Amino acid sequence: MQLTGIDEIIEQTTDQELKSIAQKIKRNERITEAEGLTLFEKGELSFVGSLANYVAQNLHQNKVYFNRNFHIEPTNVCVFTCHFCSYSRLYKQRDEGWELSLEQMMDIVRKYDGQPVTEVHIVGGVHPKMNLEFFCELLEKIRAHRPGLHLKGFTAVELDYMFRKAKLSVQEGLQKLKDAGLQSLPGGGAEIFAPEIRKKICADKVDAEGWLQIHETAHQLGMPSNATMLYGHYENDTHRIDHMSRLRQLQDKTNAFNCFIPLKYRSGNNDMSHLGEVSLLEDMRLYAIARLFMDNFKNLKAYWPMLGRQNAQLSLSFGVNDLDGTIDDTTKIYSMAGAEEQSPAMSTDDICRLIQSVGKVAVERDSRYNELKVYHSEETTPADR
Ligand code: V47
Ligand code: SF4
Repeated sequence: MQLTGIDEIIEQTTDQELKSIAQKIKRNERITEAEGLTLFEKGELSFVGSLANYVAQNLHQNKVYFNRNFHIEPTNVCVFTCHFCSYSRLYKQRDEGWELSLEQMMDIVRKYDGQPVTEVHIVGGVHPKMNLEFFCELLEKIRAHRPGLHLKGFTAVELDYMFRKAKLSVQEGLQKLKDAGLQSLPGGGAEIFAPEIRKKICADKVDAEGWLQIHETAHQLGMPSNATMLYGHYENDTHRIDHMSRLRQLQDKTNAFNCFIPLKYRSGNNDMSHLGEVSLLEDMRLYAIARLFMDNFKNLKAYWPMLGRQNAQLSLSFGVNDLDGTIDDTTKIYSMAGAEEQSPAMSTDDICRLIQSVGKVAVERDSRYNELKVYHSEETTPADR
């Protein structure tokens, strides 16, 4: 009998716990939190990587998604003091930061007139003077100018502050934004849910329960969202599994998370710089374990401006099936934290080549993960050499 990849893995694994996990993966059964921890403790890169690849292949064959998007970062002025953040400036130091007016943000939107972008991602610091009304007006203006553009915006941290200031419940606040045009939420602000770690890295912003409640309410109102996890700082494997488990539970309830995005802590220019950064090997193990543990998240995204394009490309062999978007040099969060990508922008050709050169099929998606176009290699302009 010819062995398939997973049968070989099962046969060659001598550790009984790991063997039993591989058998569960083959049977398409959920792994427990304890088994997730075992993977972190004992699963070598080649083991978790092969299993993650098997799962991703079953779900997506060889397809890797990307979208055509740009970001608006309204401000980097922020009332919060997350120690990992290299990007924000306190209100009293706002002359060192930026605060865009509605018109300046509309200028960014107008820059894309006639270009085939499908999504704008709006996220920034929590400015004490930019309130719910201001952002509703922004959404309405963008929708009026370009009705087909998907409006994804505001982390649960921004939303929590906006709604508390407006004295509205989460449901009321989200409904107002939805009425103004908001269609989905990005995944930021989740960091690590465990309170003892949150206290160390971002004590003053919305807690785990608040973050999860905002996403659950958005899902109930018909707005899908993403989920992130900031890893590679003070957290240990138990905190990572706890974080992913809470997201997995909410996904069981609502099935409205579009994707899971592990975000590697980047150590440039912030209060936690002394921690340094975890290795590339650790990044790839984490992606693979996320793919195995988060069985109800169809899409696992590597955010290339944070990881760097080559590492993002490597992650495609460790369970990742989504590279976010072309972005077009419109985000500063990671360049300010020391990421290699100082002006993150990829053309559609660049992103397709990156995917195709590892033997995968590039597929442009919309913000709800409907497939818009499959790019065959012959359609992509060869890179200049
Ligand atoms: O919540 C901030 C992270 C997040 C650093 O949903 C850092 O499609 C690493 O969530 N090192 C905001 N990470 C960005 C975000 C996001 C990005 C791209 C796509 C999507 C999506 C969401 O950025 C924050 C925080 O976790 N972050 N500083 C840093 N030094
Ligand atoms: Fe503010 Fe977000 Fe930076 Fe925290 S991560 S300080 S909430 S901009």
